[in-house]
Amino acid sequence: MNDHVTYEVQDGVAVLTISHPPVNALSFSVRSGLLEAVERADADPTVRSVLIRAAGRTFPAGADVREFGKPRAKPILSTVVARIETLSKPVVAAVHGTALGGGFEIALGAHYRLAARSARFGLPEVGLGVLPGGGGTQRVPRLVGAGPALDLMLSGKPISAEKARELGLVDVLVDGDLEAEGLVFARNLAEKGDPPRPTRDRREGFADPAAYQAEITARRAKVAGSPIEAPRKIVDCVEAAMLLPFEAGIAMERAAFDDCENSDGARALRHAFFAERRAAKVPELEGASLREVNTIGVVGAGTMGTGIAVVCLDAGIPVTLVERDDAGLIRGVERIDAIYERSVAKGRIDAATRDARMGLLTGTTRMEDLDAVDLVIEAVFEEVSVKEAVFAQLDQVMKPGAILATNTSYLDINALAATISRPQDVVGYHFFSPANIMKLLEIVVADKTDPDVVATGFALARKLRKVPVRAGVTDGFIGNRILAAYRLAADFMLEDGATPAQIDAAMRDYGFPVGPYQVLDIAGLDISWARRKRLAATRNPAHRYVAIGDHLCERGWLGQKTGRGYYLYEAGSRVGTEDPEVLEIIAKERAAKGISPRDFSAEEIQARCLGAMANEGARLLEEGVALRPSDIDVVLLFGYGFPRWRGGPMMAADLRGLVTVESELKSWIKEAPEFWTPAPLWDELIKNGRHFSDLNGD
Ligand code: T1G
Ligand code: NAD
Repeated sequence: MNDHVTYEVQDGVAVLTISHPPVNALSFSVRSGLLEAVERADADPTVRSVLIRAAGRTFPAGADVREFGKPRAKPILSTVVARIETLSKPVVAAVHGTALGGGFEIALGAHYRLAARSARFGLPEVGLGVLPGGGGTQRVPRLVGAGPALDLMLSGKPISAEKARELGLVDVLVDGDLEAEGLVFARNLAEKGDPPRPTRDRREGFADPAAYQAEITARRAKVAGSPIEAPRKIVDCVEAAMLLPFEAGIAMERAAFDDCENSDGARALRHAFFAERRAAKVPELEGASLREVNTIGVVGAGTMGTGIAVVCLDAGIPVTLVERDDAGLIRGVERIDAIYERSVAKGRIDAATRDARMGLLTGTTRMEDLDAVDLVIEAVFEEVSVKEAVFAQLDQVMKPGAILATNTSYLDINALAATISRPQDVVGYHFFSPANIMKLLEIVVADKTDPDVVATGFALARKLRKVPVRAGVTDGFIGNRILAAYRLAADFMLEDGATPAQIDAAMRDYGFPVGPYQVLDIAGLDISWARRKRLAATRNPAHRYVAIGDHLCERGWLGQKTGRGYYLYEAGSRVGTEDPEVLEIIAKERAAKGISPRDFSAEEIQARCLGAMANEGARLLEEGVALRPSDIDVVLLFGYGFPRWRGGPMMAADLRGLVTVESELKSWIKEAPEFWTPAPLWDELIKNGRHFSDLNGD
C-alpha cells in the first residue's frame, strides 16, 4: 500500500481505496499501490471478496497523461487490470464521478460493477491520439459487441450510468451510499459463494459474429480518412477481440498503443489537453478577490451582442440588453428568440428551458437601466467614437465596482479606458462569432485593469463554459494578430502566383475546416478592410502591401453576404466557385508590380502560412502580449479552427523543428524583410536547444 492506495478489511471484504487528487489519475504510484493491495487481498485468508473504490470527486479519470511520452514505469496498467481480473475472489468496483479511460478499464477488470446513478463512463483516449491501453479494446466488446464498443472508443464521449447499465457494462445502479452498498454487495457475493466472473471469459458481445464483422467493416471505412492513426488501430483491435485469443488481443492493443503514443498527432493532442487547462492559470489569480457577477448588461444587440446575451442566459445570469432604438432592440430580441427556437427544434433544450432563459432577459433603450448591473459587455459598432460615447455613458450610470468590458476586435483598450474615470474597471472580453457557439474568450488586460477584474473574468468564463485566454493590448490581441499574419502570408502567395482556391485547398489538407479566403468570404471582407484603412495612416510605405482585397471591397464584393468575394456564390448558396474576374484582378496586380507568377506546392503554402503564424506568435511572446506559447495555441484551436491534432502554430513549429521553420523564414526574407525576418526568440531557443513548449512553464 502507499499514499495513494489504502487497504482495509471490513468483515471479510478487502476495501481498496484509491486517493490521488484531483482526478485519481492512474500514476505509477497508484498502479503499484493497487497491484500490491490486490496481491495482499488474494493472499489474505480473512478476505473473501474485494471492493475497489475511490476517494474524492471521481473514480480514476484515466491514466496519468503527464506520464505519456516518457518511459513507462512498471507495472503498466494492463498488468494491474489483469491481476484484478484473475483474482481468486470476487472483485467489485464501486464507481462514482467520471470513470474514464484507464479508470473504466480498472472497473472492467473487476468482476462486478456498481455505479452511482450520476456516474459517467467513457473511453476518451482517441481525443489524446491514442487508444485504450488497459485492455479496454478487448474487454468492452466482449460485453457489448462491436457497435457500442466502437461508439465509446471512436467518439470518446462518456455515457451515463443508466446507459452503461442498459448495455450490461454496469450491474447495479446506486442512489444511496455507494461504499456501503458496495460492501453489502461484495459480502453477499462471498456469502452466496458466487465465483469471480472474469470479463475476458465473457462472450455476450460476440453473440452475432456476422453483425459484429459488418460493424467492423462499416467503421473501418468511416475512419479510413482520419488524420491520426488511433481510430484505425481501435477498429483493428476491436476486430481482434472476437478473432484472436484474449492475450493475443491484449498484445496487439499494447503494440498499437506504443505506435500511437509518441506520434506527432498524439503529442499535439496531449499538448492541447494541458494547454487548455494551463491557459486558465494567470498571475492575476494570485491573492485575487473576485467581484460578484450576478447580473450582466449587454450593449448592442447585433451579431455579437445577441450571441453574448445567449451565453449569459444559458448560464442562468439575468441580462439587460441595451440598443439604440426600439427597432434595434426588437431585432435583437427576435434574434435571441430565434436562437432558442432552433435549440428547441433540434431537441437541445425543451420549451420550458427556453422560456426560463428568455424570462431572464430584459430589453431597453435606456442606458440608465444598467445602473445596478455587476458587469456590462459592450458590443456596439467597431468605431472609436461610438465606443467612447457608450463608455462615457456607462461611466455615468454604472455603480462603483461594476466591470466595464468591451468586445472590440481590434481597438486600443488602453485608449478607451483612459477616456473614463475608472480605467481600473475596464477589460476586454473578446468573444468569437457565433458567440453562443465558439468556446474561446480572449480576456484582454489593459495597463490599468485591476487584477481582481481579470480574475473575475476567468471565473466568469468557466461559468459561461468558455475557454479563457489572457491577452495583452495590441492591434487584434493574440488571435486577430496571428490571423492577420496568416492572411498576409497568403496574400503574398496570391500576388506571386497562387489562387485563392489553391491556398484554401492546401490549408484544408493541412486540417483546417476552411481556408483563409473562404473564412474571409464567410466573415465579410469589410471587417479586415476597415482595419487596413484604419492602419493606412501609420503603415510603412517600404513594407510590402497587397491591395487585391481592397480592389474587391471597392467593387462591393464583401463575401457571401454580397454574393461574391474571393469566390462567386449562387443565390442562397454558401459554396463558392472560382471567379474569373477575381483572377483577372490578381493578374492585373501582378502585371502592375512586374511579378511573373510562379507555382506553389501545397507543402510550401502550408509552410509559409504556419511559419508566418509561429513567427507572429514569437513576436507576441517577446512583446508580452501572450503569457506563453500554449496560450497562442489555445486561441488558434478554439477560435480559428486550427486542427487540434496539429496542436496549434507554436506546437506545430516545435514538431516540425525550430531550425527547419527558422531557415524557411530566412529563405523568404528578401520578399518582405519586415514580415519574414524571424523574431529573435527563434535564435535564442535554438542556440539553447530549447523549444517553444519549454516556455509553457510546467
Ligand atoms: N492525467 C493527468 N492529469 C489529469 C488527468 C489525467 N488523465 N485528467 C485530469 N487531469 C488534471 C488536469 O490537468 C487538471 O490539472 C486537473 O486534473 C483537473 O482537471 C491506459 C491510455 C476528468 C472530466 O482523457 O477529461 O486512460 O490544471 O480541469 O473540468 O487506456 O479532466 O488543476 O493542474 O479537466 O472537472 C483518459 C481526461 C486518459 C480524461 C475532469 N482520460 N480528463 O474535468 O477538471 S488516457 C482522459 C478529463 C488513458 C488508458 C488510457 C477531465 C475530467 P490542473 P480538469 P474538470
Ligand atoms: P453589429 O453591427 O452586428 O451590431 C452592433 C449593434 O450595436 C447594432 O445592433 C447597433 O444598433 C448597436 N449600437 C450601435 N451603437 C449603439 C449605442 N450607442 N447603444 C446601443 N447599441 C448600439 O456588429 P457586431 O458584429 O455584433 O460587432 C460588435 C462588436 O463586436 C464590434 O466591436 C466588433 O468588432 C466586435 N466583434 C465582432 C465579431 C464578428 O465576427 N462580428 C467577432 C468578435 C468581435
